[in-house]
Amino acid sequence: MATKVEAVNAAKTFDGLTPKQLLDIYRLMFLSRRIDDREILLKRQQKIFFQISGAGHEALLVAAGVQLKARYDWFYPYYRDRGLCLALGMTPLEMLLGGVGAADDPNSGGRQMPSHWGHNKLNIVTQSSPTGTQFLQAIGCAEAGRYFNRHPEAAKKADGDYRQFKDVQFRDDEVVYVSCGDGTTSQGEFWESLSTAANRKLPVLYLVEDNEYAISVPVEVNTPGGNISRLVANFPNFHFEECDGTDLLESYSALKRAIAHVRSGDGPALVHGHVVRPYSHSLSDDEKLYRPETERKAEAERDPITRLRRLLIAEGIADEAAIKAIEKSVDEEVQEAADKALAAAFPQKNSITQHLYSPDIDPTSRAFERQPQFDLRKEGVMTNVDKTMADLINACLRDEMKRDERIVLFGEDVADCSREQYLSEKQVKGKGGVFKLTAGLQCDFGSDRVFNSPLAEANIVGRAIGLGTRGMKPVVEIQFFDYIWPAMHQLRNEMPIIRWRSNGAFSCPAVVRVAIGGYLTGGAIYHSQCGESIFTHTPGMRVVFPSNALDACGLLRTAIRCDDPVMFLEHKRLYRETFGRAPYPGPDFTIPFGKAKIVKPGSDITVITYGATVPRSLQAAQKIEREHNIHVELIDLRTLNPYDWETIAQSVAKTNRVIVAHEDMLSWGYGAEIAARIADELFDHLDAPVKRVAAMDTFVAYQPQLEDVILPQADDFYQAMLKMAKY
Ligand SMILES: Cc1ncc(C[n+]2csc(CCOP(=O)(O)OP(=O)(O)O)c2C)c(N)n1
Ligand SMILES: [Mg+2]
Repeated sequence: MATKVEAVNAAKTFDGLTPKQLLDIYRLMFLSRRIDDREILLKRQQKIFFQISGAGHEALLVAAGVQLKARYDWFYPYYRDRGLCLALGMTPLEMLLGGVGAADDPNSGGRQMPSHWGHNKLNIVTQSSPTGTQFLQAIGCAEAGRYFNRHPEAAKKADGDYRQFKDVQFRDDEVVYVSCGDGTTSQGEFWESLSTAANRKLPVLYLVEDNEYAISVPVEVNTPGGNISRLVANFPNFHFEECDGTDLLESYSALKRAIAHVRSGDGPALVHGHVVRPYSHSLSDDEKLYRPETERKAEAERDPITRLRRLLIAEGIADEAAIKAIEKSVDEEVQEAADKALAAAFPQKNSITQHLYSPDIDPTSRAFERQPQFDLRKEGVMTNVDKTMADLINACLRDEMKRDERIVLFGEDVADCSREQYLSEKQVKGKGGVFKLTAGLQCDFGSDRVFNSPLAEANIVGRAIGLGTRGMKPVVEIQFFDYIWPAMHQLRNEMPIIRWRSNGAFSCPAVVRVAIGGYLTGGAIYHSQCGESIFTHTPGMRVVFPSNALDACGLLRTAIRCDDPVMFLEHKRLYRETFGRAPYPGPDFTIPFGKAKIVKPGSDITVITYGATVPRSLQAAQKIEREHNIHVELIDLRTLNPYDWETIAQSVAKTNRVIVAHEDMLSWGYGAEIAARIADELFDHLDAPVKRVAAMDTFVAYQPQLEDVILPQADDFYQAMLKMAKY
């Protein structure tokens, strides 16, 4: 808006900003505040259901938003970032649609609370509620951009797998923005991400919005010494800025320098802005309970909107009337947006399960039914035909990496050798995983595609999510299931739910390979755990648990080609077992998810199991047949989510007796669900109660004699079968 006064000062600039730009910025800041105010009103009228404001953060956020490039850079904001999102082009209506939970809310289609930003067209990646999960995803996002820059051919679409549904765009100087509050810097993932950003000199811009409180907890409790800038100062390759985030010009300049550093490719930057929080933490919080009047008054003096308004007038850029005119037009815009939002349609109730899984690729479909092509000539007719599960997983990874340049592999010890010169000088052979599942892959495909992660499981999964969101296909490894827990936030609250919570706007297909299970003789508590039901209890996550080499190969290929996150559980004891070896089935062998395998047909008892209890149940079934002429039908589920209910139901209808067996602990284990559903839906077919056989409800002990008792053995299955037959 041109004013007389502005015309007078048009030539003057303020840290590079023209009077016109300053007025535009003022408008955005005021708009941000006014949307908060309107939401507060709507909440009080019970027309929206939650409110958290960006008040006090506007100068810093708009200063970032007007300097970053919309639809070009990538954004991992948090709930205070309304000003940033407005500056990037999100409209007040789009924000208020989130408040009412409307079907057309671009953030989540009414699935998430308001101010959980996400906008596909603006590269604002769906944000969640857990504080701190955004950092490592931002790292993965930055790595993806860099990878596509170095390997542009990898961005090409390809038919027949998830790639046909992923539009990939990347720029050589793109910036990945990630922000948080002062309290959130206490999360471990913040520090994990700084390490990787520094180590890999990634183009990540951190913005720490320090309002000195995390709900009621003051900054000195979260941050030793009360200042995060002091703590992070020694991370290499970073550019650091600390500024008064309520001062628009200071914020603008600090961000300008930081963005220039990141865009130049010299490494990450962290801007620490001191802001204020005039509206309590959220509408559910009353800060008067923990902040005295004096403190609140002093803070009010620093309100960024008042400060910029003062500057505009003092510099003669606008007079009171001009400011009023801007504010009036903002109020009208917000009013109009609110009216529209309140009239918007809600999501249909029958849409609830949409986007839990990919609508484009169904891994249970017949397209994944491919026969193995055993090439006996190549493998030699008699000698060494059969490969172990470890061999065929390695072979599948190699084939798929050859086929699809978007695949990258990382995890702890996954690389052959991080110090590449040892390999190139042929000083060492290379490791390739503690179980050697990835052996030779770094040598074959290079260190851009196969590399070691830090010893930090959240780092592995969080980065995989960021990479998957950008169209890469990370196939990452968790070394032992027992150590998956640091990644739990990412595995429970992020990876499986990104598609659903963004209403299909984002997805992160990725494969998490996990070495699982016991029967190791000395594996003890921390190298023997199962716990698959924790992940089958997480909607959105596919869970696969093969029992033999061929299945592992075919199911892993399906996992890689499909469009959903997959947890691929590999039993350590089965890696090199004689049981279930198979010849190499060729580079296109796939097995659909949700199709069980009848390992042994039978008519008397159904045994439903998977993983390492398949060979043990088979042994018991063969024995009982020999000794008692009892015919067990042994079903290997192969995939646990989805699972093959049809095969279960058909078998139970035939045998009328059923045992559900698994290696994990009995109580609340995977078998509980299967047993309950059989009791519920197949009761009329049953001649005996459903029986479960599983581990004792304790962790696995080191002493082998105890391990034998704790974990279910072939004889336990045999005894259960005998009892069941006699019932
Ligand atoms: C992992 C996790 N723990 C707790 C919460 C509840 N919670 C939401 S916001 C918040 C405080 C965040 O403070 P800060 O990072 O300083 O951001 P601010 O709200 O002050 O901008 C807490 C504890 C959460 N959302 N996620
Ligand atoms: Mg805070």
